[in-house]
Amino acid sequence: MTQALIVIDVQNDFCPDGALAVPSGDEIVPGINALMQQIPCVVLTQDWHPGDHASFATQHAGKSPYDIVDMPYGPQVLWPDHCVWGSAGAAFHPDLHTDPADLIIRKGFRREVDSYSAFFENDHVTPTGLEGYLRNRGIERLTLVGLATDFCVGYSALDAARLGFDVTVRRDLCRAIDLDGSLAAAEKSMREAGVALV
Ligand code: VGL
Ligand code: ZN
Repeated sequence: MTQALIVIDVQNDFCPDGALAVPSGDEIVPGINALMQQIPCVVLTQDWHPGDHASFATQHAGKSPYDIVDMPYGPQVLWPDHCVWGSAGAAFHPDLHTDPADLIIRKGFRREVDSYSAFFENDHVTPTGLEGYLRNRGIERLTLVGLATDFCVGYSALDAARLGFDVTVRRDLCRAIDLDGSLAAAEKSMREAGVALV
């Protein structure tokens, strides 16, 4: 079975001192680099937002980061401004090996809709194109690593399992934001969807 490694959002803004820092987010970089040597297809994702993205609390009068608002596609957590396209915060962590990547997929680039998953935007219907790429290459088995376990990794894993891929999440190569129990909830959903958490 052909396998791919999907490296989710290992970007400066999700690492210590970043705008939306995930605790110890940078610790996973050496392990991810090593794993790239063992898997024949490597895909990197990049959270990539315009400066006025609707997921930013600064775009909503009277709201603060981590408040929840209703968007046309459902509830949306508001975040500090992060991963603004072209900024240093949106760049990959400087130690992450990017040369082994066959594909870099960007997501969240439409102002009005967020995209946690590497497969679908948060409306759950607009595809990013990643599914087609993987299927075209005959890839059936995915290993997911990166940031953050309870948001972009979790939603990517759930979508991948629903699409019929065989999905493993390497918990040792992920780190979580853990907002109000979101890590436990994400792990429960992943297990129920048949994702292997190892
Ligand atoms: C992410 C929140 C907002 C992530 C991206 O990569 O998990 N989380 N944008
Ligand atoms: Zn984002």
